[in-house]
Amino acid sequence: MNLEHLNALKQLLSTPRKIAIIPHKNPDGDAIGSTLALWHYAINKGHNASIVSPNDAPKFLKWMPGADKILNFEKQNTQAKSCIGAADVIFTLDFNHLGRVGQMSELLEESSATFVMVDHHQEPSDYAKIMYSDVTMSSTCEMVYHLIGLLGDVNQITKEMANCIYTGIMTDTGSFKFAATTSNTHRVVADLMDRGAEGTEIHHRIYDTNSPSRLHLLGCALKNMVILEEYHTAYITLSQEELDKYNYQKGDTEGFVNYGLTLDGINFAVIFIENKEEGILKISFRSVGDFSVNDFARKHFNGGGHTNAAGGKSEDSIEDTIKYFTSLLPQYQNQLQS
Ligand SMILES: [Mn+2]
Repeated sequence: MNLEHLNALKQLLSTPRKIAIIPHKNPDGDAIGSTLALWHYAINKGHNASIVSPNDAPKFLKWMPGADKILNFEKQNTQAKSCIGAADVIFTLDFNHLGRVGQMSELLEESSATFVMVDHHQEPSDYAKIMYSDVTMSSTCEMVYHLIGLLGDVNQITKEMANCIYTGIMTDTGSFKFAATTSNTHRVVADLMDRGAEGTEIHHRIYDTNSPSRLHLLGCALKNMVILEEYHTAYITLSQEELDKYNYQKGDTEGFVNYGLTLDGINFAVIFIENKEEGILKISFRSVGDFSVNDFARKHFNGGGHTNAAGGKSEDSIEDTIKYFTSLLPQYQNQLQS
């Protein structure tokens, strides 16, 4: 974070503020972890702070300290609206385009609050007056840790905050294995453990929460996996019918896409998930090495993200989307080999 922005933030927070903290739609561990950590920090510093999420958080994140206080824009609409309307400071965490909050974006665009962006995705838009944007960071949670440090308050990181931050770093790094995991990330995590973060317990609470139907859905996904050896690519499809058959619950397909990358020689993994209600396929892209799924998703599937993890969508049928997808691969054959 550059000094000018840091000083502006220090100045901004030097008196008690009405703060709204916003994660992206369909919040993940990093979005919820970072907003909760910042929320605890803001409350402890005497600010009037609330978290407003565009929609509900998945069940496996609800144990996090403070999660029960998060306002759900879809379910607590009036409260959420007045909270955003009254805010003089709005933090947006783990996203960098207002479109990522869905229906809530209009409210944010109308707001005259000072916006603060904390985010590690590529190509930030310019809605925020104060920006902490760093694509080399493992997670927004790691950035919140550094932000609190930059504000001179690292010693005010409580056990609750440490647990929240640890969770987001752990989930966004695939348990400390993705390329963005640096020695600094580990130093942050070590410090969080010194401050009370319960690594083993968090791991258990996040990852050991399968329902039988989710494991059966995973079985279906793995059975559907298609391996294109010459393109070092593996993709999975899940139709709405299959999701229904296995009693799909929100969040159930989280992480499925990564299984493709566990295959020897596979550098590019994709999952296409049908959503009949929205009339689209949601697509997740993962890669290892230099092949940028961010570029791929931006160029062909109306999405984006990071070099090795991105999302996108298609309004065509599964069959047509797969046809289109596989027709794109030959032009990337060289890049996919490394
Ligand atoms: Mn993140």
